[in-house]
Amino acid sequence: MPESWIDLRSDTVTKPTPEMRQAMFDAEVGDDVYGEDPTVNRLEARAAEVFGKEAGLFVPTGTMGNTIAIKCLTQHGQEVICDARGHLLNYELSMTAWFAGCLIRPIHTDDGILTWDRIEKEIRPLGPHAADTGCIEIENTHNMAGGTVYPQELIDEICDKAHARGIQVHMDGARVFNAATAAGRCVKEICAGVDTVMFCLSKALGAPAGSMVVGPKALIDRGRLYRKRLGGGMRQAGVLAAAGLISLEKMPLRLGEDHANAQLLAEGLKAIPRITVTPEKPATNIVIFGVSGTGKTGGEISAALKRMGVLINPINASTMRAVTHYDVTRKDCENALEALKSAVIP
Ligand code: TLP
Repeated sequence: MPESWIDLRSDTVTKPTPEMRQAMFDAEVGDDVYGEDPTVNRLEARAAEVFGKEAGLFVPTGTMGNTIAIKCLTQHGQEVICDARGHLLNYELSMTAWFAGCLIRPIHTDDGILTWDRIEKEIRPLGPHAADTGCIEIENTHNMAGGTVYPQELIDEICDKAHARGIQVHMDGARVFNAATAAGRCVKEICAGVDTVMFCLSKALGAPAGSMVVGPKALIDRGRLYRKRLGGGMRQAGVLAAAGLISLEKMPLRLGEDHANAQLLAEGLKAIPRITVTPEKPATNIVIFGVSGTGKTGGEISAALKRMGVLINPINASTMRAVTHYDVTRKDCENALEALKSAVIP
C-alpha cells in the first residue's frame, strides 16, 4: 500500500512506532510456553494491574482472546447473550459455537448498548426445552454501532444483576481505551464489575499484533491451556510484547486526537448531500455513514475513493465505516472528505 494513501479502513492498519520498533529490537525474550519470556511476563502482569484483575494472558488476536474468555465462562451447550451486531457473533467465524459449543442469543439494539431490562428477558433457566445462559458479553466500544460507549451505570447494573443470578460477564474491550478516553474514566473503573476483559494492543493502541485477556487467576490459568490448544503458544513472543508494553503505557494518552478527527469526518460527511451519519456525533474513533441516498453503493464509492488514494470500506451496499487512528492526520481526514465529495456528487 503506498505510504501516501489515506487508510481509514480500520485502526487495525496502524504500523508500529519507531519507539516500538526499537523496543522490539531490544526485547529480552525466552520460551513463553515454558513461562520464560520475561517481556511477556511483564506485559501480562502490567495489564492485570492496569485493569485491577488478578492475571493477564497475551494472545495473538482479539478473536482468540474472546474465544478463550467465552470458553472459560461457559459450559458446552449453554447460551451467550450479546448484541445482534456484536463482533463475537458476526466476525469471529462462529468460534462461540465451534470452540465453546454455545449458541449466541442476540439482542437487537439501535446503539449496540445492552441494558439489564433487555438482557433479563433473554436469560433462560435450563429445562427440557431450553439451554441455560452461560454468560453475557458486552462490546465497549461497540464497533458496528459507531464506536459507542457504555454508560458506566449500565455496565455496573448488568454486572451486579447478572452476578446475583450466577451469570458472569465478559467485555469485548477491543477498544476499551477509546471508551475510557471518551468517558474520562480509567479502564480499571470501567471494568471493575466484569469478570473478564479482552482488549487489543493492536488497533487503536498501535502495536503490530497482540491482544490481552485479563481476569481471575484460575480462569486465566485455564485460558493459557486453551491458548495452546488454539495454536497460540508463541514462544519468543517478547518481541511483540515489547511493543505491547508501549501500547499499554503510552498510546492511550493520544486517543483524543483520533476522536477529534472522527468528529471532523462526521461533520464533513453530514455536510455532503444525501449522506447520513449515525451516531451524528461519534463518541470515539469510528464513523458509520449511510450512502443509500446517493444512488451509489458502498462498494462503488469505495472503489471511486481508492482511485483517489483513499481507503474506506463498505459494511454493506448502503453503509460505510471510516476509522481514525494514529497513522491518519487531521489533514488526511480533510483530504478524505474532499475525495468523498467528488466520489458521491455527480
Ligand atoms: N475488528 C476488525 C474487523 O474484524 C471488523 C475491525 O476492523 O474493526 N472485537 C472487536 C470489537 C473488533 O472490532 C475486533 C476486530 C475484534 C474483536 C477481533 O480482533 P482481531 O482482528 O485481532 O481478531
